[in-house]
Amino acid sequence: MQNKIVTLDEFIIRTEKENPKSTGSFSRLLRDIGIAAKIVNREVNKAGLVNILGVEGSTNTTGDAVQKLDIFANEKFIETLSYSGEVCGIASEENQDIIQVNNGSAVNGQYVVVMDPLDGSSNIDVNVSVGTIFGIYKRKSPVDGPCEMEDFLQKGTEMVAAGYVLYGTSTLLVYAAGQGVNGFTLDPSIGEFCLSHRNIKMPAAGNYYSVNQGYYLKFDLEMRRYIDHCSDLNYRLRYIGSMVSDIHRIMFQGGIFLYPNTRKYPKGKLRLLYECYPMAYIIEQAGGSALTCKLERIMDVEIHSLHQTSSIAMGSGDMVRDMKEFVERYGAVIQ
Ligand code: P6P
Repeated sequence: MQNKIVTLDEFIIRTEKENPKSTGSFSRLLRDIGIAAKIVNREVNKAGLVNILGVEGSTNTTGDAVQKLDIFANEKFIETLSYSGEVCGIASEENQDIIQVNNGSAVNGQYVVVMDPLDGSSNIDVNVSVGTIFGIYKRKSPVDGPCEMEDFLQKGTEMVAAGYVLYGTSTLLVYAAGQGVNGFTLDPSIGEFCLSHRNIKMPAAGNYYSVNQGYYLKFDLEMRRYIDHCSDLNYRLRYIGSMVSDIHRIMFQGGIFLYPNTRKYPKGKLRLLYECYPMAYIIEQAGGSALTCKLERIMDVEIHSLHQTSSIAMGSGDMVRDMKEFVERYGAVIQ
């Protein structure tokens, strides 16, 4: 007998029922993220057809050229989350400041969402997978007022859920909310995300490493030595330049993803709040680990600004530990 299809909505409702204290608010928020993902997916799949390719002309907070699909994805997630009634504010890679969400009722949403609406967007024009990254926090500011910066400048350990959407050969939504990681594949014939990867556990080791080898000479000595070590072990280099895709592979095949600090990005390139924290949350929930290249646990890194960056080394636990031993042996680790 064919296994019963479990849709994302059903899964979320079942999970909610298992939590007696649940009010349903978090469930509604997760389902709204699924809706936004389906809307964005529809446009990502058409990108080459409806002339929404091409650089919008503006640049985002880190100087990346902004693609029209970036703007579309950002607008759709903001629009959907704003209508959800569960969110009081949003922080996005595409917006310099926090976005206030006031649904008109006296008591505003109790959550804030941080997101990179379309990560890896430079790959859009060449039909390479791109992704959405999101994280969810409970607000800290009074519920009857507007959201505040303090609602967003919370460490990764305060995150209540995180996930990503991978718009690739198929479209997957992967998320964790404290009880493990589950993946849902979009079935276009019914327009539903269906449970396809239950309780994902990352291999403890693998033979892939993922780093932009082009920056090798710009990495600190200890990173270069570790990358040489990966090469000595005949690990295979896989680097797509789309963080969600590179991490997704590691979730299933094992490996380590590195974006070390360089001269151009002395504090690292990837954004702590809406790229590193959410992906580290998922990696840890799947049994892996995530450190900065100075060996601090990503989830514990203090955050002081929305678009703060960090170096990162994340993936299979045994491989991150191996990298740690290299840095301790060769690097001047800042205590
Ligand atoms: P580089 C995409 O622009 C991104 O933010 C991540 O998705 C990706 O891992 C990284 O930057 C790629 O950066 O410098 O290797 O092109």
